[in-house]
Amino acid sequence: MQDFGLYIILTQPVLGHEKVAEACVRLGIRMLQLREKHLPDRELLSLARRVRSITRGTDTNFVINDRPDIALLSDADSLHLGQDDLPIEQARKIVGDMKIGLSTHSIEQAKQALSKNPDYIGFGPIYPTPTKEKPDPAVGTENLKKVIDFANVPVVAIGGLFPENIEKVVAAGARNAAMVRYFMQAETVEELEKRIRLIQSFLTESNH
Ligand code: 3NM
Repeated sequence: MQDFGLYIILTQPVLGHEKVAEACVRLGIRMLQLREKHLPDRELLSLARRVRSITRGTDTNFVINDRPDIALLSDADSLHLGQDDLPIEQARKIVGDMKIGLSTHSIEQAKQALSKNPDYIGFGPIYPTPTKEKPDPAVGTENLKKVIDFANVPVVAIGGLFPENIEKVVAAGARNAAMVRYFMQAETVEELEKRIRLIQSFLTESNH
């Protein structure tokens, strides 16, 4: 898999999932993940299918967090697994050759995850974040640089990222970054698009 730049995670968006998904398609976001841990299964599946229908046939890959069953049933492009989710080998029995990304929170976890041949890995939290319920300790940009140097697949920097610190993350070598709060708290479509374009500009500069 090639580097994809900005990775947007849908978690309780102020604007609603559909409006954010539509903006992602318009602005050519390559990775859009649905991460709603507290929805009843039926609601999650129905939401996943709505986001799928917005992203189908576009450049925006639709990723389901944690749930191989929902990924399969919603015809997602990719599945993302955390450290407490099903192991990748077991999830593969459900989703077949769907692309799979793995979350990692230390150098050791990153090495371990890479030995399982995921399509990409997440690495974080780079900075402290209240968005995750039980966040791991912040890993910082020094460790991020180390992981990017040995990884043979895209590494997605995540956790506590904002315009104020994205340059440091890019300077550490990051070509892909995921953010929750910065996008989910946008209150108008115009503001959301402005925020997306701003972060895209940092990440595309780094790809030259
Ligand atoms: N995963 P925000 S940190 C979903 O460390 C998630 O793997 C993390 O949210 C990890 O951009 C995180 O609001 C939350 O800080 C990121």
